[in-house]
Amino acid sequence: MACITVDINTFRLSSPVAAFVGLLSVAAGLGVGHLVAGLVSSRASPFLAVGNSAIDLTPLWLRDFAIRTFGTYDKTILLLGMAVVIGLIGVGVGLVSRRSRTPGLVLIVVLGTLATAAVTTRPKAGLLDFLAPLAALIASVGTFVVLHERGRTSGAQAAEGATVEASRRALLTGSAAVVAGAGIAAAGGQLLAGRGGVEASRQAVGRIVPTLSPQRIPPKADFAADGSPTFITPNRDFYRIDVNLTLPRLRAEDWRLRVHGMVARELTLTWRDLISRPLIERPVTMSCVSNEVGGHLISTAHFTGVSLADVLSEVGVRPGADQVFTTSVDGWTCGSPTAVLADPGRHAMLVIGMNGAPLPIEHGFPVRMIVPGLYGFVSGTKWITDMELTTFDAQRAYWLQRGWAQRAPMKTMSRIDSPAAFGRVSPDTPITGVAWAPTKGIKTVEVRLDHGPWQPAELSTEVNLDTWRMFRLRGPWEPGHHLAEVRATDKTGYTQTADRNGPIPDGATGWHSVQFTVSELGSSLGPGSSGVICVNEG
Ligand SMILES: Nc1nc2c(c(=O)[nH]1)N[C@H]1C(S)=C(S)[C@@H](COP(=O)(O)O)O[C@H]1N2
Ligand SMILES: [Mo]
Repeated sequence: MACITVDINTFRLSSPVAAFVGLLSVAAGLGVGHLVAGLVSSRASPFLAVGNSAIDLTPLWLRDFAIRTFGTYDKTILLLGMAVVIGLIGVGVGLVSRRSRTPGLVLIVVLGTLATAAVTTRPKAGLLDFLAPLAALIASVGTFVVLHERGRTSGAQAAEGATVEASRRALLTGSAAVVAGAGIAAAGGQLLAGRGGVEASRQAVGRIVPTLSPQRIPPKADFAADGSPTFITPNRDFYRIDVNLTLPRLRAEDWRLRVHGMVARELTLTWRDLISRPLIERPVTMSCVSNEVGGHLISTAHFTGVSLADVLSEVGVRPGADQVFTTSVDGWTCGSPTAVLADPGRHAMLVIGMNGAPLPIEHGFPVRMIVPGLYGFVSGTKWITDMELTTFDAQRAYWLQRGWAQRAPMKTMSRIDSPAAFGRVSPDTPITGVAWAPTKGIKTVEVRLDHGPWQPAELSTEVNLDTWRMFRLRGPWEPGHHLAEVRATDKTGYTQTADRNGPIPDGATGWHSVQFTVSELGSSLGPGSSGVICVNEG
């Protein structure tokens, strides 16, 4: 009987087995890291920390592209993209280790070091946070060594023509155990990170009722029946923008806001302090500076909270403190002009309620800042925990460090909502949409068709100067293709410039336009057609 001798030390793993071993080792590390992070703190998760570092290091143009292309789904896309990249790296770890496990081990240690760097450089990283990437590294190395060994034994025995059942079974059971273990660990980490009762804390807050009687929305504040947005955006539809892969979890009862810096008297506010103050409520339109011409990163809600002008007058702002520098619990920072926040007529607020409900967690529970007329990145600090009176020279906020403007008042803009771009409508479908010039107010909105004369549109009832205003222009329009353009004029007399500019660094400019087709009556009708019966809620 002829016997082939296979030296186990020169034996090479097959590519699929090697790739599989590498992939599982990396997955095991991520799963265990996520579990330990759940016990220590969710910011310590190697997977999320790498994602967060990626967000912070993302160049301006790429972030802009991501928001434009994926809108608010950019986080899901990022997480999926990371999973794919990390998976490929895992496959690489396996493939370089077909003969010897050393190259794979070196790669795993490099990955572990990068993850540790990502975790420990997060703002507010604690000493214990180090444990998660360390556990991930140990789990990865351990898995790799064990599976690599089982793969070689099984492969070498197969080459010898020996009975491979036992060793192959060892490889398979080992792999199955790793898959199950990594999955359970990751899910456990996710569950643990969710503990701490933030949702319970939010439920316990109950309805937010202002002390002073709030402004009601008058009838005919929108043309929603004709295709404009509703005047008030429901909380679930309110646009969301932040740099967070995981939401900060801050209970109302643990919340503190320290107001300090260039002040006469430092002040620390608790949740109790806040809710025992007079609560004001106002409808305010908020927008993100990344909103493109025609974009949807704009919404309006009733915001309830405490007047910031009052808080600032209590602490006694020292002369020269031109910047209010605010920090959220996760270290994100924002710089706003003191003069704006301290102006009582501006109605800047520490907000606790949104449309009558406690702030949704993704919109800043328990407390955020809102300043009418300023883009969110220079005014809308969510999960706010620190407020320092300082100067613009002394402190540079998160987005300023990344190329966006220092001061960013919202621009006078308008958007056509109906007809939809490239829509087909009946001849009598009105052209509707929305215009905004917060703090200034909208004076006129004009629409023109096919570069014809500008026609003044009908305006919805004005609610206040800080909120958007809807417009409507009634047809009928000639059958065929059309181009509709819109421009707004605010109450200072400024008319929106036609110059098209992207959002960087302080907000997009230009007229929004849509192309649409008017069908002969009787042919197929699109959305907004007169064939649809609409009920106006106003
Ligand atoms: N803590 C924190 N606050 C933040 C941000 C953030 O990334 N982190 N993003 C800001 C930006 S850019 C905008 S446009 C508004 C958006 O608020 P919203 O998500 O409630 O609409 O929040 C602001 N507040
Ligand atoms: Mo923003």
